[in-house]
Amino acid sequence: MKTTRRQFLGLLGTGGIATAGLSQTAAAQQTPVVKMENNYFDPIGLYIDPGTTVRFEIAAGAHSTTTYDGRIPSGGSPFDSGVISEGSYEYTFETTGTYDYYCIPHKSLGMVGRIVVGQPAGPAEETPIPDGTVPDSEVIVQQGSVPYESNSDSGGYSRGGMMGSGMGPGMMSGRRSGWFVNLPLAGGALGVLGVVGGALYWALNRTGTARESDDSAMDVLRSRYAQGDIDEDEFQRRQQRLANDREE
Ligand SMILES: [Cu+2]
Repeated sequence: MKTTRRQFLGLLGTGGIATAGLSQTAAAQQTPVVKMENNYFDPIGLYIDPGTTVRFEIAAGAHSTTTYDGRIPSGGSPFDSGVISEGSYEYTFETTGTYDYYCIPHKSLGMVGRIVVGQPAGPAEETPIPDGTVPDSEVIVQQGSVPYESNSDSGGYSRGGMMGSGMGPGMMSGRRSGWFVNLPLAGGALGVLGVVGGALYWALNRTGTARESDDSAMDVLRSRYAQGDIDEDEFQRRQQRLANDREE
């Protein structure tokens, strides 16, 4: 988001300092929206400047947005919208650091989210989130807004985030694997299932077609005999030939 804003200011700044000043005011007044869907927050990760108000908006179902005890920066105030089924809840993030929050009814389904204010800091950075998964804070800072969908996408931001983050290899490695390593594992399991399934299908299909072709030849012969196309001798002869073909 830093980059985005700089680019944004750069574009508008051609008009002079007065324009840049106006656009800064406009940017500060922006209200990012986190949608509360069934049953996830979207975006799941959001980076904002201190003083930004975020609107948590009901998109479907009934949810809450509730900070974890001990997963907000020291000096930051916890918040809890309570469970709402329409409208929205707004909260202004004044204190720099990392805020982890959850939905009271759907915490067990992994309905959690993370907001990084200014820069990653605080107890949320020390331990993995107890429910579900959230993107690494460095990825959130880089992306500005991390859509929920990218969670299940094996390409895209996750790799870019890992490569480009410039963090030390040991830093937060536990959380990283928690968030990213699920994908190759799931892919591997699916791959094994695919191979087994494919072999089964091939085996079934193989015997299936062989039997089917024999049966259909015999069916045709029987129906021709029944219709009087061929006489008794011819029928016996051809039936014998089919039987011989099958034995070979
Ligand atoms: Cu919920």
